[in-house]
Amino acid sequence: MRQEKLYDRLFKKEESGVIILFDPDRSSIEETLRKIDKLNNNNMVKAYFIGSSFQIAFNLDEYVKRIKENTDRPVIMFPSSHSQLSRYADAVLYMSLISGRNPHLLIGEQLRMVPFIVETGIEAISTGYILIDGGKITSVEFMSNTKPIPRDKAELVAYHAKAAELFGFKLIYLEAGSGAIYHVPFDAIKRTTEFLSIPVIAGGGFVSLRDIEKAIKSGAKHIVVGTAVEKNKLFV
Ligand code: 1GP
Repeated sequence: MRQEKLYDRLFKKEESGVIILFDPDRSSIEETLRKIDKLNNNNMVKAYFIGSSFQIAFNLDEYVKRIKENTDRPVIMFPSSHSQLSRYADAVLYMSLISGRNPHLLIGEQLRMVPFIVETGIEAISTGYILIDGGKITSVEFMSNTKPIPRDKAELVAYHAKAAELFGFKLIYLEAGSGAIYHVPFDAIKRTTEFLSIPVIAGGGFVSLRDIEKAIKSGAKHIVVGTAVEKNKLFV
């Protein structure tokens, strides 16, 4: 029997919750494992993303391997470049930054990821990645050299997401950028999820349980949280 895809399990069957993002450039393996030990006991935590806006300056494989050894939650790569992949992860978000007009992040990096994905057979979850203004210039905006969609243009967010769905993408990630002042607006989540039939996740700037719950009520499947966990303000 064919093994059930992580995509179906996490983004369709699983109840809504949070995905915790660890940035290996900002959280040492010891610190990450200490937090994972606590997060593993929290039913809201559904998976872990591993990713960074910068070049990772140490052994990424070892980082992912150690996390895998210490949790039964799925561990998914969230790469900003083809060099941020690890065979020890359960899957990779195969993302295209579709709100931007930078060909390098629409198809260039993805092309460079092909040999790794083919060789390892790792599950690649095709994801339309949409950047929305989070009230400041975040690393993803600066590093990607793309303009985010204005916060008050929910219809533009929904149309970008719909275009991704029409292209055959399986997941939408609405991103305000790590450390955003304002998270993705609830109405953008609502407009997008009402317009689409594929799952939508959102992240960037979520620092309270109340807002996470409201975003899920607005239609998001899961909310990605990084900074609030890194700063010990939520869940740890
Ligand atoms: C960034 O959406 C994630 O890609 C998480 O953002 O660090 O603001 O939680 P925060």
